Amino acid sequence: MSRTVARLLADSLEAHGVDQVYCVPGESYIGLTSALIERNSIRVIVCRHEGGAGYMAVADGRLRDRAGGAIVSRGPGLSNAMVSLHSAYHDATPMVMLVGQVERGDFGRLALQEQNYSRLLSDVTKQVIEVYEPEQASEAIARAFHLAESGTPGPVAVILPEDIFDEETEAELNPPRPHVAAGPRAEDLDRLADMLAQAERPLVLVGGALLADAVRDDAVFADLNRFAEEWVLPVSPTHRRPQLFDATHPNFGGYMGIRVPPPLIGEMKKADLMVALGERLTDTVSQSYTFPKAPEPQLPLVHIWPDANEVGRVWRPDLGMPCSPYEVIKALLKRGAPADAKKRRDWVAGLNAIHRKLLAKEWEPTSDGVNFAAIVCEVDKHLAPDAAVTTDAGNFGSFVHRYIGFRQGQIFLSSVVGAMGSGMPMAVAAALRRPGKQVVAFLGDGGALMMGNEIATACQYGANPVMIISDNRMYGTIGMHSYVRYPERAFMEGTRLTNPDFAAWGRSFGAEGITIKSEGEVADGIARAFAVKMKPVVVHCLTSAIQMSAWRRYTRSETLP
Ligand SMILES: Cc1ncc(C[n+]2csc(CCOP(=O)(O)OP(=O)(O)O)c2C)c(N)n1
Repeated sequence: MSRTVARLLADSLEAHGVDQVYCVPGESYIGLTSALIERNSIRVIVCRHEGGAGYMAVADGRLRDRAGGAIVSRGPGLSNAMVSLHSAYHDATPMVMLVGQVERGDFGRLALQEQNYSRLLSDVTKQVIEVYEPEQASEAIARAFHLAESGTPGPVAVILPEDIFDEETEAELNPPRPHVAAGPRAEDLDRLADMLAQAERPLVLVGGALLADAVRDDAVFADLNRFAEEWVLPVSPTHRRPQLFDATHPNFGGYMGIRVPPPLIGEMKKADLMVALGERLTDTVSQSYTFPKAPEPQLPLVHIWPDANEVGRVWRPDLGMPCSPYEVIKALLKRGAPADAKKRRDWVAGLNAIHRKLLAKEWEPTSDGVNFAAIVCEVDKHLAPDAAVTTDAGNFGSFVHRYIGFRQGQIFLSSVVGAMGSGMPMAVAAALRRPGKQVVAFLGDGGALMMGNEIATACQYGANPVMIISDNRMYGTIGMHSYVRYPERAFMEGTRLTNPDFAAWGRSFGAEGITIKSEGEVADGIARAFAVKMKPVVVHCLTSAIQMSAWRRYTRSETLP
């Protein structure tokens, strides 16, 4: 059957389960746009910035554990989208980005907006697939999805020259390749079961690969809980995956986020075994490569991650298992817990007691604006059991992790690697994917104006997130680093921001705008925000800069801008 390359590409995307793509239109792929628009099966979400479109695709990748799809134009469009590729690459999130390119006859001439994508994207993608032949267009899509979704998931770019779309081809559609997953080897399971039986003080870190398993299989959470209970294990969700374990579960062993508070990390360091169960292990999770220490961990380490290239890349584990973490849980549950697993009760209870203490909803008042703790605690009261929460990057996020006790039915989305700008677009994607369900985005005043304009996309497509903006009038995180690292010459002036009235800004797009200026206004302001229906809401919170994070304050306020 003969069809245009554009129609073959659209058919291929459809065959791979793509029902929504995020884009900023461009002349370089206009042929593809027209093929997508002529059918109703793929919703084209037109965004305001390619970074926003890319972050939405990243969120989609996480929500569905299928590669999220974005389409961007050559040169400037792709350059804008780079930040989202960077996040997807570091965060191990499946994503396929289609990129327009100049006509094939002009390759290498530095034609208008031409770039060499294989060079440009070599360190932010798993692969760049350049399509020169119409016959290979469908195969390129199949390969891109397979690579994006297998092993360590990540972004793949498919480069499509402008003149290819209208060419006719006889090529067949290349169907999706089956999802491949490896199970654990029997001898590795024996060894793991033995190590877990011996351990008196084990730590189990659960991370992104287990979350991906949970998207594919509803039974994951129940089995994880049973595993923790029967084997008497403390479970610690890792950085920006708090929803992997109920914060109120007695086996919650503490959140292994960025800079774990001293009482908790001090206790964790008494462990005699660490099992990274579907956690890739990163700079952040390992507390800057100190726990476990790289490259030689100070305690026995079992690393379970579905990619042999990753297991053993930075740390030398005692046991490496390149397989699905859920398969390991199921296999251990079948074997049954060791008879003396109860010996770990005090260890689990001790970690849990510290965790509960850290989660306490306590904070001190502040004189220069609302303590953001008060706002986050109030939001927590309104969060539905299936709410989606996103955060941008910045210190305001520490309040979210400290004060919100996440539950397993909730969704948490963010750039794990800490790229600003992600919070708003991810909220738009979550709202589009889960119409009628609660979506709350926490943003700083810095991040809000980086990618907050995607509120226009929210209004355009009927997505209704609640945006909570912490306006502390500064890039607070950087101010804190400056204050801590250079106490005598902190450059606070270099972090100061002049902001708009965010409530009025939100209203100008068609959203509801609410302002909270003092702690006394918090309960009413947040209640009003959650009562709004059929509209996005911007809650402008005038927050304290002295309270630099959920854990720290400036003591020398003269250094503040
Ligand atoms: C795209 C991007 N640019 C710069 C940074 C460095 N950075 C990390 S946090 C931060 C400040 C965030 O400020 P704001 O959103 O106001 O939140 P706050 O820290 O004040 O709570 C900056 C600039 C980053 N992580 N990502």
